[in-house]
Amino acid sequence: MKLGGSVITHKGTSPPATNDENIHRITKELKTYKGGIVVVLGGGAHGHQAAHSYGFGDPTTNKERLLMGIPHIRHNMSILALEVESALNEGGIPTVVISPFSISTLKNKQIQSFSTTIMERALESGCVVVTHGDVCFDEERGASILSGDTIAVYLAKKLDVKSVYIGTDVDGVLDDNPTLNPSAKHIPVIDHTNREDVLRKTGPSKNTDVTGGMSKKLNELLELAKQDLDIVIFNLTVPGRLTSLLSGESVTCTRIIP
Ligand code: IP8
Repeated sequence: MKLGGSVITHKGTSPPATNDENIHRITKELKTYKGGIVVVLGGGAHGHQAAHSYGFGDPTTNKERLLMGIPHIRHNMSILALEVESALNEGGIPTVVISPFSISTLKNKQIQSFSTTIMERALESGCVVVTHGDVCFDEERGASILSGDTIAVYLAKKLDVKSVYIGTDVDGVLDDNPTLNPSAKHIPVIDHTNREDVLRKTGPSKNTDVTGGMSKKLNELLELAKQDLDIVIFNLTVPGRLTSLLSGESVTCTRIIP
């Protein structure tokens, strides 16, 4: 379950502010589900602004500057993860945070190692695991940003996962940017018949997004769809939609199938 940064933080706030109302509502909705869950947090105001200010997202930034960004970005993401962890524990969902920085390394922005041993143990012991987009050491670049979407796809391949739900602030994938074009149309299903067309229409995110926005997200999910999982992008800002999804009801969303 990915909680988009634009849903759990107030994007654009400085210092970054969490969206506590949404975090508490999402906690109540998650409580309705009785199985194991890995919750992956996006960076939102906590991750992307700090990352941007140290030149992540700009290929010309030197190693030293990227490495200097690690403490600030890590600190912000730890605060966000702690807020979500507290809300879940207080809401009666036993939860632990496992941060990618401590269990993974990257090479040219790609995952080189990512240990899932502790996550698996935590899930077996009945805990919900919270992890998140993070800054990680990168063998080539010094440091790079590991996106929550990439983590969600990676974990879906490595763990015995039935469904991947990507919660965003829109109804799924739209055929244009809804801020610029209010008549942008919702795409209910992406499969081999329309994938190229959809990829052409989805550009990078309008916000300070250093990890690639919708088109990168989609490429990764389309690759994952070959594994026959239930993959859904949906609007997590609409109360009740997550509850409906978790109980198997049909909701407005975009489903990704091979
Ligand atoms: O919002 C980015 O994660 P995303 C994490 O899932 C940071 O792409 C630290 C910017």
